[in-house]
Amino acid sequence: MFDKILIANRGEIALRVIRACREMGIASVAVHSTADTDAMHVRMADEAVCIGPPPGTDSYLSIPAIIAACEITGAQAIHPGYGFLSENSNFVQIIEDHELTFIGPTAEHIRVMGDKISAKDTMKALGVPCVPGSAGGVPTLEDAQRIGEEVGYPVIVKATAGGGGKGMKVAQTAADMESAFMTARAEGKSNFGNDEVYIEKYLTTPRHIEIQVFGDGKGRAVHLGERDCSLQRRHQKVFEEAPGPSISPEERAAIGKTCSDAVAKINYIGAGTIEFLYENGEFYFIEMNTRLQVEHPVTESIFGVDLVREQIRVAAGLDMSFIQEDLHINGHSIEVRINAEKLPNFTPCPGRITQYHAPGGLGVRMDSALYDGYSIPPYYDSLIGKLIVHGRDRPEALARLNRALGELIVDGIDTTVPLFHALLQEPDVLSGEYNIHWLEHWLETNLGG
Ligand code: MV4
Repeated sequence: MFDKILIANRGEIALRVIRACREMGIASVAVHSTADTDAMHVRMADEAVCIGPPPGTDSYLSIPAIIAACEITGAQAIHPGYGFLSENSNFVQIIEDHELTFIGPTAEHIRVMGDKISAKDTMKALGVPCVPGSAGGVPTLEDAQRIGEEVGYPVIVKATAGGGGKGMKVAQTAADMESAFMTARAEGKSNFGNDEVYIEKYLTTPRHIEIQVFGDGKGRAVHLGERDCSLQRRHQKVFEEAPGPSISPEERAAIGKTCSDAVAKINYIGAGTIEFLYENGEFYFIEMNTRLQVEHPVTESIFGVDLVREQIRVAAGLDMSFIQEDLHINGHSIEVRINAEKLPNFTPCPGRITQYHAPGGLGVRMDSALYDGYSIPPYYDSLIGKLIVHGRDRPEALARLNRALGELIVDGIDTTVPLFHALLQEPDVLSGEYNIHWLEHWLETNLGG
């Protein structure tokens, strides 16, 4: 096992990893920008190294600075958290070249899944159900028009390197294809330096269901059920839950096995998420994330496992501490993302926290790096906390969420807390009847944002 791990991240996820390290008797090293000298992850880690100025590219994304921090402190492994360098295959290769260990998948798996065409080809060959569409890339407008007719409109043109909704255009009819194809290509080129696109049938009212998988890199893998992350705004998730309110035990077992068999077959190591659109009782693969995700705590809550501990174990060459038969769902969990944003437009709202009080009690987990008097710097994303509740069933989890939101105090800035108070009054949220478009429609109707 490692003696010392460096966490190449900040905020609540850095604390999450430090906590796992401490429970395992592993020393932790924080890295930080000059804007984060007073940040909680710097205080909570055993050691801290300043790696540069505030812009991400000069610190949290600076591979030489992070490798140097490992060499200075003697850290043997790097946990990337999410975002920043967590899905950068070049970073993983450099870590290995320095005889350090990346706590996550191989450079090759990250590379394959980072390109959506190769991810889909790989998953399709492994027996994972995919959205009908083009076989690989679509080089010309004429090809796009032919595939549009074959697949049937509406279709969606996606940049293979896309992400966060960039490089994605819907063609409702053949008349829209030229503009959708050209725009998706141009956005792929300008945002990701890659103009390759592919085409899928456009699913009009799906849910976003993602399956948590975990592999040991030696051909064994498990699944930990699904999360429903359909409540999103501009491709930012705001409310996530597990199990999914629309998924039956039989569906879970079947899609779960398909996913765990697939990642076992490729000797996948560590945590991964296989994303699906779910419509009319069918799962359609869209993407795979090769990192621990923001919303991993809802899965931890219902399965009673520590996913970061497991990541560290398999990275050190140990077995996972469970097999599929050990994993059973207990109750229901919901996470809401508390952002430093002002409604109705979700305008980022950095500033000084004059008072912070975290909710507590049975079934409440608050993952946050806030403290009284902390100043949220303006340079990073606006997630300042995740409130995760667990109940014996969904109604109990919803009641607990309402109760915990009432206890939470974050004074001095605006947050997304009022949004959650309002959502908990909505019959569709209370009944779990929502899809990927529900929140945008609700915001338009209720906030006019
Ligand atoms: C789709 C789709 C409908 N049909 N693909 C959005 C981001 C990227 N991860 C995939 N996305 C979508 N792909 C097909 N074939 C609709 C979306 C989509 C979406 C997906 C998940 C959660 C929220 C979403 C909001 C808008 C569009």
